Amino acid sequence: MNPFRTLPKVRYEGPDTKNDLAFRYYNPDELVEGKPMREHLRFSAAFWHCMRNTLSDPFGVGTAFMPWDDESNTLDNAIRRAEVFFDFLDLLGIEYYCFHDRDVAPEGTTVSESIENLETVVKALQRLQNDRGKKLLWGTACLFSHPRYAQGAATSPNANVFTYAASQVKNAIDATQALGGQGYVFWGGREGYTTLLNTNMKRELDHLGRFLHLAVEYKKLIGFEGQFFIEPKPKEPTTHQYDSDAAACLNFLREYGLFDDFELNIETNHAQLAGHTMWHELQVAANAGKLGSIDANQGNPYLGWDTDEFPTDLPMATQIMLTVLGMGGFRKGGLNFDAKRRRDSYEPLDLVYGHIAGMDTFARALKIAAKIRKDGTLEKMVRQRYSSWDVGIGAEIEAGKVTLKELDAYARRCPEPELPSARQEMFEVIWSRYF
Ligand code: XLS
Ligand code: NI
Ligand code: NI
Repeated sequence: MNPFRTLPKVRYEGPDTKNDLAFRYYNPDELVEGKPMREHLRFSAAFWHCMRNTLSDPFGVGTAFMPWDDESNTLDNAIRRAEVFFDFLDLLGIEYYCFHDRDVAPEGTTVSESIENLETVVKALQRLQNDRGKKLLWGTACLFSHPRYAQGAATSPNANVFTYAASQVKNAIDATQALGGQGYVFWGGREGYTTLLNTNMKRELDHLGRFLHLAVEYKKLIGFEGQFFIEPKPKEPTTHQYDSDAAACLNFLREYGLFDDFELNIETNHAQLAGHTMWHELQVAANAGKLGSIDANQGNPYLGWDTDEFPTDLPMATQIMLTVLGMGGFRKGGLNFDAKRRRDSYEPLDLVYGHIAGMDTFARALKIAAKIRKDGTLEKMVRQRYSSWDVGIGAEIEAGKVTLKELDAYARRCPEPELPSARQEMFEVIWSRYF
């Protein structure tokens, strides 16, 4: 009934092992830049993908084989699922996990019953966390599955729907606090619109701002110490999602006076849907001091939707770890595998392989990123490219010491600037040497 109990624990065996159920690169206690890998990477598994994703798609029913699940909406089933999930975390040595309220506890027939269900499951999760030494990376509320949220939650045209969403968020924050969660995520799945013909966009955005202010006030009231995150995504399920990319989120937070209370949780596949590289999105967030956490997955370049594949792209993972190391590491965030198996890989064992692939990719990426930093060649070349700003007129402009009139006078005297080559190809050759 529980396949994760019978398998031997997945351990580090080094790159030469013949065992497919072992780590070749992820060696949790190995020091990188003086810190154990586990503390750099802070791996987390997503309850929804591991335990609740049936792998259905628009053309067919679910295929996932979940022998522990009796498909009932009971608390017994919910608690059994949680137990199996913790065995799964143990098997892989994953320290953190993430959940939506509705992943872990069934929705009841009334608001109060749903809240009681969540409270009951939270007690079981508390026991499991203590017994197994696991931690909650972040919690969140599912404000997108139920038909009442079809036209948005915080941005619904219906004020009563807003109250249901507010109640869910209050109780999901309570659950996250009770479980010592490091953070709490707001992903606006249906906070957006399809056509302006029927939409008052300004009013909806004002409501979203109000909603987040209410959450911040509540966080302060109860003394919740976790970090609030916004997770950008441009589309799917809605056509135009308000939290579309890192820059749009930062602008929204600034416009609505929420900047100090949030960081961003950036997801690789969402960056791709926004037409950006993950590296771009991370850098935009880091520039603002707002890179909080990462949903580690990857998209499929041949499909146009959120395919949530396990991350195996080593150069991309290296870009991610370079940015994370560059900002001094995660504070409350981590690498959450918001990833699922393909519909045709439906056995529980496939979840294990998927996580091994992701963890080994990021462990390798971490070591390569550290090597790139230690070596310093690329960094030196970038610094050189901007060296005209370190002295003379460049330094004076950066220091705000010259006026436009003075620059006009300077340019008249200055001979035509000699612009050196950007050397992109040379950068790429050096980059490729690290792999
Ligand atoms: C969906 C999002 C979602 C959030 C949590 O695309 O990635 O899973 O991470 O609500
Ligand atoms: Ni996500
Ligand atoms: Ni996603």
